[in-house]
Amino acid sequence: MTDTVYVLNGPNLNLLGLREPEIYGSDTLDDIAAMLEDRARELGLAIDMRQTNHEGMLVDWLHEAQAEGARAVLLNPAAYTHTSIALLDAVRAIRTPVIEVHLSDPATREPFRHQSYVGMAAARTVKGLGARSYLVALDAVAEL
Ligand code: CA2
Repeated sequence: MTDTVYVLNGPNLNLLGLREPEIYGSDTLDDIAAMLEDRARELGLAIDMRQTNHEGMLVDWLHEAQAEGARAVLLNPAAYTHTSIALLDAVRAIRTPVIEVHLSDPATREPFRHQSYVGMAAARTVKGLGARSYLVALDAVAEL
């Protein structure tokens, strides 16, 4: 096993910080990556941060995390959280622990966000803390 934690981000999160700051905060994904890298250094971990707008790419990266011996995956599947059985299956298919991360708390938003397929297989879920959700999830990797 390596010390690398994959941080995988789904559709539209490349626009973070540019729109809807009242829901998602004003940090960009690059800001979050910088915060995670600082915290990872303190924890003796390394971060591999990625974003894609494509569901299958997230599936491929989950498989890669296992093949490369990643320590864990922090996964914000964005809207695929609520639709993707392919991601649920991928999280179940790998032994690498996956922590589901959300900036907002989907359970307090529209009803269509209340279901999380990824959450059915994730080791833990951290949500509703804005950018800090990612930091709390990274700290949780040490407890897995
Ligand atoms: O709260 C989260 O982290 C979400 O995963 C964000 C997703 C949403 O579909 C989930 O229900 C909860 C949406 C990400 C879209 O990101 C945007 C970034 C900038 C402007 C608009 C959306």
